[in-house]
Amino acid sequence: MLIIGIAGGTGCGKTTVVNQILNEQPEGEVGVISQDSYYLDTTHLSYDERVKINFDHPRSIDFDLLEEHLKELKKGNPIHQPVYSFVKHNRTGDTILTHPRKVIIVEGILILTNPELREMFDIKIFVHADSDERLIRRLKRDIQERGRDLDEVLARYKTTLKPMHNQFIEPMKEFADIIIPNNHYNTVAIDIVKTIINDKL
Ligand code: UZR
Ligand code: MG
Repeated sequence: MLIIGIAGGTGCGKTTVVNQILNEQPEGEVGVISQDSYYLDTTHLSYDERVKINFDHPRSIDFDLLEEHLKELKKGNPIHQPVYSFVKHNRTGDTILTHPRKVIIVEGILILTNPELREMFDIKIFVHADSDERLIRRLKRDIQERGRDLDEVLARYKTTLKPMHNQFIEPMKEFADIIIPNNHYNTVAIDIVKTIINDKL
């Protein structure tokens, strides 16, 4: 099994890159696991307490479970991937039965911050977009898809997203094998990653 880690700041276009890589791949050969599914279980907290969690800090992620799941998949065993709700800021209690694939892509802002996880990735990719591009995308997404308003998103960007990005995410470029410049959609970089995957399939 080939494991590819794809990191990069919020709004850098990770999801788009992943979808472009998956495009035209043979059915069932490549799977995707999102870091979002592995936010820590917060059932013991009230909603008001959950909203205050710093979701851009590595300690908000259940890296132990993610690592365990990747190990199981590597052994050829299926896993029960937790389902996360951005509305409740918690796991829903449902899981998705996920089977091993020839290629597994793990994507998320913080996935390169954990040393054990880094060890498990055969290829580490960092998607770069300038911070103003990322802020624009984040604003659009949070307002259109997550029911937030302008002031709320900007306040969170300034107090949390930006400092956490500078402290934990940007320095992870050092560990990347490939850095994809993604201010504009980058077809050449996608083709290179696809070639590596096709080689494995
Ligand atoms: P991407 N996030 C939420 O908004 N709510 C949650 O319950 C959990 C996470 C956000 C998180 C982070 N920060 O910036 C973003 N906040 O999801 C990462 N606030 O997702 O890589 O798609 O931008
Ligand atoms: Mg995303």
